Amino acid sequence: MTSLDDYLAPMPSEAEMVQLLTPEGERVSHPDYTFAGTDNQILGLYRDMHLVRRLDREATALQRHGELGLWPPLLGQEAAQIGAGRALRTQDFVFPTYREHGVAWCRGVDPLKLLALYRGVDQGTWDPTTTRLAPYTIVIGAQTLHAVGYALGVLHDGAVGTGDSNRDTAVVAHLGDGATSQGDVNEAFVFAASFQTPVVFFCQNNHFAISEPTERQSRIPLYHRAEGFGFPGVRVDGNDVLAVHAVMSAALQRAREGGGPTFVEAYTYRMGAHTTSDDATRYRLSEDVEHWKLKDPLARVEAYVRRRGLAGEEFFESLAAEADALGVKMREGCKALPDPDPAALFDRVFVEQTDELAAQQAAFLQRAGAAR
Ligand SMILES: Cc1ncc(C[n+]2csc(CCOP(=O)(O)OP(=O)(O)O)c2C)c(N)n1
Repeated sequence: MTSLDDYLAPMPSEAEMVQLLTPEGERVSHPDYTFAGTDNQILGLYRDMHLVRRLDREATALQRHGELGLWPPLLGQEAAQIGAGRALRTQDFVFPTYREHGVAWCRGVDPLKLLALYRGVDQGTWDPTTTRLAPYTIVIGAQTLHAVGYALGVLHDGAVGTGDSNRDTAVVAHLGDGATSQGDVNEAFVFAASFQTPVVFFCQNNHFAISEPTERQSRIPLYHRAEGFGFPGVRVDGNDVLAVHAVMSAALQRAREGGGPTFVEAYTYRMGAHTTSDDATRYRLSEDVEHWKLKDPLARVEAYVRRRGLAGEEFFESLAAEADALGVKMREGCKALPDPDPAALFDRVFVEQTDELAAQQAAFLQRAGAAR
């Protein structure tokens, strides 16, 4: 049992996190979690992180060239997203925020779909039924309620605790540290606990809600909050892809088996700005950024791979070529994205068009024609 004194103690050190790969690239063990994957899977996780970092860099550059209206960079959060995304099974369902580009990658969403959303020519219309990824949510925390509602449906469908590994389903709600201060999120926690829904709340604590530091919002470490709602919370090194994968695999399995919700706090750092409209130098110290550079999620896996001789130079060269090809696809594909038909807006409100909307659409077309 945690005492009041424990709660009011200063934020615990990073040593209390689950970590399986140190920033220097050394494997370490943990009493409760192990990365069960093979060397090939580690190379696969590295490849994902490398390509997603490139995807993010290209999108940021495209925004700077005026090709996108906005972009929320994920720089620094690659391990958290790839570790969580690759722990999923096909049937699991994910509710993202607006920064889950790495998770979208793992779910097979074409990166051009992400660009189309932030270019303003598409509303994020990847197919949620095949990708098992809901649309991006900009309203902070709203997706946690959607996730708990969906997870209740999974429970009612009897797709939990059957022992059939192709049927038992977990749901993930992604959220940021700032989102934990939202009323919606706290309601989602209450419902998740009351109904023991198969949901994992995956919080990427990247230290800021735009400019608001986490410590100003929470007197206790975020993962301690879960206990107050009646489910376990665990803090994992969010820059350690092996640890995130291990912790998420365990939490997802617990959900699929009917064990109820878990709150996972991936302790990481947003290396870029909140979005391309933000100037992070106005509210954070460059020393902090330098400190976190030493914990780079890709560099530690690369150090491990090279030291252990898991891959030769040709692996890194072919990955660099793959990243270049992705860059070309994104730059050329983005500029070729078609503008939407403005009248189509009226077709997307209901499955079946209402008379009133049809009349509005006709009037809109008439006015647009007259204006030409
Ligand atoms: C309900 C609501 N309030 C405010 C905003 C404006 N807003 C956009 S991002 C953001 C900060 C979110 O921080 P956090 O949850 O930590 O997520 P991060 O972007 O850092 O991953 C805010 C307040 C919003 N989009 N929705």
